[in-house]
Amino acid sequence: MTIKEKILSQLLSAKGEPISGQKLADELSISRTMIWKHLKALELEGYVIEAVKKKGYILLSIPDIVSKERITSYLETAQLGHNILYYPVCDSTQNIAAEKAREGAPHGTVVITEEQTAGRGRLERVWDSSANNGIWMSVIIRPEISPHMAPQFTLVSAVAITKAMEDLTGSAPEIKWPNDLLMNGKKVTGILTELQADMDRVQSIIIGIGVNVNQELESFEQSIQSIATSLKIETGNDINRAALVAKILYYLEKYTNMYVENGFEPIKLLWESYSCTIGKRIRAILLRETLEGTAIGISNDGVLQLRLDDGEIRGIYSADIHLT
Ligand code: BTX
Repeated sequence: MTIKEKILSQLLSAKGEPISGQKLADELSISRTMIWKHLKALELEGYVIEAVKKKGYILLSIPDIVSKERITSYLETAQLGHNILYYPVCDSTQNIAAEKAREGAPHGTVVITEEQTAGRGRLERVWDSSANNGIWMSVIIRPEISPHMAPQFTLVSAVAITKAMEDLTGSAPEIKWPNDLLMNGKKVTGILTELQADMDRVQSIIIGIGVNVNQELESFEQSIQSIATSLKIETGNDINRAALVAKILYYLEKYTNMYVENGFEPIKLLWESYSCTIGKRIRAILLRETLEGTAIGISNDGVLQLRLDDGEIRGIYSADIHLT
């Protein structure tokens, strides 16, 4: 943690009680003037800090931003999120993360922004990423696995985000294979997993996560208002985005380790318990054909098993799924 992050963490844990400048200076082994400078820097970022005579500093309010300092103050991970690259606005965190990964960014690096001007989904579709109300982030992970184990990370991430939402809001979304999280049948989250690999080794997996958090319905582009929703619309509450980011990273680390160490089986069980696809009749739109049948499960490599009406079972690697 930087000095500024340490000061913020102390102010947050004081929960509205004053902390003296001298105490901060002693604990961090810096001068009171330096403490004052860091407090001014925090104020510039939108924190409201009051100086109470003879008592010290009180944190009155925190800006709703997903800055490095804010996320770090909630972080409970061993590795994920220890290198956070924050951009007030960017084209796509996925593009920046791909570049940083090629330059050698370490395992667990997070690229996060308040607003994307060219957010994208699968097959270069547009991902609506308006300012200050969602989580638009890409996480670079470098597990020691072979490339055929990489696609399952979409499902690992889906379970991690679901768990984090359930912890923080009390409501769990349903997972629609492979990469959508739905609430009341509408999309609250999309996941885009991209791979940098050699023939036999993964260099990095870039997990792009888009969560609609505090949007009102009108905040969405007209064209997606009938299919999109946010946590605020569904729960009626404003959600602390930085705390949700930290919780997602916590579960992403936990389930990544679980998958790498114990294989896909435990993740598969969790995934199935939140799935709204399994056991349902679906239409699967593939690149070259459309299939209809019943989704009967996922295999140990994350492939959706579809039983067609003539009884044939087909493995679906990538498709858009519609519940019929
Ligand atoms: P997808 O291809 O499964 O879904 C894209 C489709 O979802 C769009 O065609 C549109 O119909 C709908 N859609 C667009 N924006 C939203 C939204 N905000 N909420 C609900 N539905 C929407 C899903 O792709 C993967 C999305 C990943 C987004 C993250 S954000 C951080 C990272 N950076 C980046 O550019 N992409 C990822």
